[in-house]
Amino acid sequence: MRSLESDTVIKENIMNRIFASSINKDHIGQNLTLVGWLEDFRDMGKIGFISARDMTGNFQGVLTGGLLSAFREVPKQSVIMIKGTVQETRAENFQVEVKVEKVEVMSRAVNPLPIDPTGRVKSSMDKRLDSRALDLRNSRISNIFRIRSYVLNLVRTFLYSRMFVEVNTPKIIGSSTEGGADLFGFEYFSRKAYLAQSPQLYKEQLTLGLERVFEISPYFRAEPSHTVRHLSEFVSVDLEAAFLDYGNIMDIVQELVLSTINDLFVHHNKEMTYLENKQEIMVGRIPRITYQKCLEDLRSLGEKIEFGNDLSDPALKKLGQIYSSFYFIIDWPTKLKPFYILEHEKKPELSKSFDLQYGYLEIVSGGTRQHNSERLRNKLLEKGLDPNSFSDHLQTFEWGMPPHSGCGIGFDRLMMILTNSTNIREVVLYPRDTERLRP
Ligand code: AMO
Repeated sequence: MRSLESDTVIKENIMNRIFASSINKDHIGQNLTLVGWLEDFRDMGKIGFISARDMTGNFQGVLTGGLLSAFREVPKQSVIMIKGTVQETRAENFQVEVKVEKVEVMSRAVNPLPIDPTGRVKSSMDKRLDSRALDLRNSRISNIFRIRSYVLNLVRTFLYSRMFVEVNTPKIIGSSTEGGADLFGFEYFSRKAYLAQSPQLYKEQLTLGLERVFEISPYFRAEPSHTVRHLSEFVSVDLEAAFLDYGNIMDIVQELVLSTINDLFVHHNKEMTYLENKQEIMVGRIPRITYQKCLEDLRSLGEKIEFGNDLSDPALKKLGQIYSSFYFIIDWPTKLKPFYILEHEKKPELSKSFDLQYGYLEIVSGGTRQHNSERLRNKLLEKGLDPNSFSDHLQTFEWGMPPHSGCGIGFDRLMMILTNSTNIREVVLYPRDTERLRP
């Protein structure tokens, strides 16, 4: 039997390959080269049909004679290159097919594979994540990550257009940024160090010199949560801007979210049908509901929450019945928010804060910040935190700290909404949670 593994064809043709989505009836009669992963092989005896996929889609090749018998033992998902003449086809899914004159197996796949990347045989999420690189050969899955990459680009472009500067702050830090206990600690040259929970303190300090900054980065939280919306490592888009208040930041978030959705409708409309006709896209404004109003709404639904208590998961699920799409919850009780959030002057029990929700899911959290060093020091004490651990941060407030506001957008959660995914692990390539550390 002839071997399908020689490198002569590669040398000749690989640079001239044509993509699956580019071949059409105009190419009939031309001799072309295609590469891809073998998905299907239909053996009809004297003639065989192969379907293979490259990053743009599938193509069909027709094999006869010696090539056909040599091809019979090639495992699915092997990398193949075919060279041949483009001809008319009777297949419904293809405009044309290639009458194969040369085939080469560039890389052989094992048989059986751990999962079926075509998705015909269903696998559990855990099995798929164990073989994530292979999972991406399913176009439904790889599309999620294409959209994710596309949205990252949109977010950057949007923020540049609003005069924000992209920054990179340290992820190895000497003390807590959020004040919480959910820090991953480790030994750092005989000292204790931590993985950053957020860029909160740095982004605030940077408004001194740059006015408007943003950062897109992974952050780390040692929360032992077992939910479909928490990971130990997640990506956040953080903004911070001098001379803006939390209302202005909500305007920016609203425009960012709505313009992203509208852009996706134009450029990825096949994938976006589930979001179509949502009210916020029609009216172009995301409602802003006070925490107080949420308590009243919940009371009318039979859920009694005392002022000052957080909105529990069941309560947020109930609110999600009233506000099924995006909505802001604003003016949270001061005691529920971190030390850096500013309170209302006339009603200090309420803070200048907001969360952006989608149904029950919190996507963004932000607010106007304290910018007076004395008040910030007192807030730290009130929250039971030691101002000495924040001395580097506090001293910057003596150097002309402007009034400022900002927010953190949970990018993975935003991607859950934009791709209609119910589990955050669907939109993160290699998720990290309490159980998963590999691959
Ligand atoms: P917060 O802690 O609310 O605020 O985080 C901001 C947003 O990040 C997302 N998020 C997470 N996503 C996945 N897994 C997690 N474990 C996780 N934790 C948070 C959420 C959340 O709304 N410094 C402030 C932001 C600010 O005020 O600028 C902060 O970190 O979508």
